Amino acid sequence: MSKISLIKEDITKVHADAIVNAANSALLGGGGVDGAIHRVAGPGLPRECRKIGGCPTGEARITGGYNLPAKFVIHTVGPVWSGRAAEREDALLAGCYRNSLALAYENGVRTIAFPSISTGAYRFPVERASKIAVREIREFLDSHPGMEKVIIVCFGDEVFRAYEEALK
Ligand code: AR6
Repeated sequence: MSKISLIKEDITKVHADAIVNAANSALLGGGGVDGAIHRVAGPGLPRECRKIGGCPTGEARITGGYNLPAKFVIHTVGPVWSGRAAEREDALLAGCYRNSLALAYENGVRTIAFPSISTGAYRFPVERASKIAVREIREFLDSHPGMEKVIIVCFGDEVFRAYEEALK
């Protein structure tokens, strides 16, 4: 059975050891999935994020999950798509998946849920992003047999279809 599953859901409802947040480099909350995670987690989350003091694009930071069903939140900062430096933007997005998975694994996470990083407010083309996400997740799973489950959480049919295609 595949360790990757694809679901249509609100990520704040997902029961996994960790959920990933598509944050911005200030780590102080925002709209989209970031706003939803902060709303459900409650005030402890921004307090912990403030202490971290930000995160560069492509990297990841870990906090508690507070009122979320997940024990941890992995905050990663996706690239803003411009298309003028596509290869660099691809590499930064790949880094988000790789670094989030590695940080989670080091902290004992064995089940983790990702949103479609950078494909909302940051405008990364979802078809392109889904291929990068699936490639990085598969590579990590191949090299870390201890990781049990990676859930890709899609908000909306277009995003779901893109990931379905990328998983074929
Ligand atoms: N559960 C799962 N996926 C969601 C949810 C949710 N509750 N809400 C939105 N999505 P975006 P980005 C999907 O814009 O492009 C924030 O303001 C959404 O439909 O959340 O990385 C941050 O603070 C889309 O498919 O993240 C940053 O400033 C995907 O999540 C900026 O937006 C990502 O959309 C980050 O932009």
